[in-house]
Amino acid sequence: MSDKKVALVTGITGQDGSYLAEFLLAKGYDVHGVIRRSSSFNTERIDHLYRDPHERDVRLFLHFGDLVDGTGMREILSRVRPHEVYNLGAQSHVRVSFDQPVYTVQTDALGTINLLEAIRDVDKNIRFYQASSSEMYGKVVETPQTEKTPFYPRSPYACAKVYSYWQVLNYREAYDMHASNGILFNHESPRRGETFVTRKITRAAGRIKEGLQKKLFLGNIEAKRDWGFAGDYIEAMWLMLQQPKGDDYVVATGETHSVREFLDEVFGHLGLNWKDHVEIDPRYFRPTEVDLLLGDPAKAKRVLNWTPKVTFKALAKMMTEADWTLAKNERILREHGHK
Ligand code: NAP
Ligand code: F7E
Repeated sequence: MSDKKVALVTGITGQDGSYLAEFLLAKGYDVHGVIRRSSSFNTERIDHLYRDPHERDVRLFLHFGDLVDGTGMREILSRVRPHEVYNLGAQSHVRVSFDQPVYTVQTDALGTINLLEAIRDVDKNIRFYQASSSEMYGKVVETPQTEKTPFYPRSPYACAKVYSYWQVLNYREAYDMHASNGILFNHESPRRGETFVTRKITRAAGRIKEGLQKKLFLGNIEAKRDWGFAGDYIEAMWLMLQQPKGDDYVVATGETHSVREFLDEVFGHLGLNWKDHVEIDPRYFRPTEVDLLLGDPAKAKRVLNWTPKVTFKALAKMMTEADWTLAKNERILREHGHK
């Protein structure tokens, strides 16, 4: 039998899924991803993985599926027979979860149990990673937040993630499964979805710099987050599944910054003053807000030997530069008569 490692990734078309797929392929894994059928292309973040510059055999395979369809997920699992499953698929937008609470719970809570049940049925030796979230700490009861800090979720999204967290722990204890929760604090990149605050800011700043827009409408800019780089965080996911046993880990930088500070970094880098462009729009406030998150990654450092490499300033610069380039290209296209 081949000793080649096989991984199945839900949410492979998302920010983290794309970095994780890259990382696992570079480690020699066969990578299988679950994608949703869409009327428009939704594989933009992973398309480059098919175009290996050295024309090596790229072992990336995509399967149509949806976490809410338990039968379909079980069928994919039986066919692929992975050694490791990374459950990154989710309706991941906190604000949207207030508009679509039931759908969010179906995907982010019931989707997880669908997958855990399928694993228990197909092969309970499959190692499982669950994308848990710092949002579970919500209205924080202590700072910094550790693996022992109690949860106080503040959104349908966070409630669904708390449900999944406990199911993972329960499957680990009840069925002796290798199942881990990565409690990841906010992590960003040039591939971040454009409606999350960091990317919304870098995208708008680049366009403002290039004269393509004038204003940026934001909600609560006093909120503080522990922001890291997605490319660093996916390595922690993999490290969790290489341990002798499943466990739960906080993955964070150990620094917190406000949205306001992020604005300073981004607009400052472009030689602009954000106060000339930003307007506060109550539409972007949430019914219940998470004011401050700050993670303590000591356990991940000690057990996984994991440390974040990209600083807050470097992250802001990386995202600003990438979005400035996008904006320059957009301006050039416009000047040549393209939309
Ligand atoms: P993302 O960019 O929003 O990607 C979410 C992925 O889930 C996409 O591939 C999406 O597919 C897929 N998906 C959505 N609903 C699905 C369903 N019903 N069935 C199957 N797949 C579905 O999120 P991300 O930032 O990469 O985050 C990855 C995971 O980590 C998520 O579970 C998120 O909740 C969690 N998390 C994120 C952070 C963070 O700061 N980024 C922190 C903690 C935890 P489409 O492309 O078709 O929409
Ligand atoms: O908001 C404030 C907003 O949407 C950050 C997800 O990946 O990380 C993410 O959730 C803060 C909040 O991320 C706007 O009120 C102000 O306080 O970028 P965000 P999030 O809600 O922290 C966690 C760890 C996850 O697990 C989630 O999946 O910024 N904010 N003005 C705004 N936020 C947005 N989106 N848009 C604004 O205009």
